[in-house]
Amino acid sequence: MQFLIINGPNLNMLGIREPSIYGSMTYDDLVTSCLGWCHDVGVDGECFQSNHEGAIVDRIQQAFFDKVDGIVMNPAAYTHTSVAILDALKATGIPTVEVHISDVHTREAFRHHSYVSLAAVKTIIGHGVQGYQEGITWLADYLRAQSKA
Ligand code: CA2
Repeated sequence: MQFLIINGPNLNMLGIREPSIYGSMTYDDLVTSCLGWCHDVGVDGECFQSNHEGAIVDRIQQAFFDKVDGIVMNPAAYTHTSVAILDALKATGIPTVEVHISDVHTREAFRHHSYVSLAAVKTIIGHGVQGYQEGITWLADYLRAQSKA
């Protein structure tokens, strides 16, 4: 199985700023960890980060043509604004787990709504970077159960 891990705008700043909200792990460390967590559950992983909405839409579409089995995605600020990313997920139909490092529900009201949740098979909120590991593991189990059904 092939998984794509997508991170949205400003997540390349992980570990550099705001460690009290997002922790001290750098983006490069997160990539290494995610690839390791994919390996642990027997899937091939690839990571992609962009600060640009259209680039993320393009990458989701490319994942469809590349026959990617699952997406684990932290859309960052686009979570709360992007109908285009929601539509891309719906158009491709790739099972997607949404991950947020912080607990968005205890933060500003504008972070409480997620467009991406409308297409996600699961949402993991507020578990720090461990949320990516949970998402990868959950998605591998989910897709294996689906393929047996
Ligand atoms: O909690 C999350 O994972 C978020 O998706 C992070 C987004 C935020 O807009 C969402 O509401 C919740 C922001 C990502 C910004 O990442 C930074 C990392 C380090 C320093 C500054 C920003």
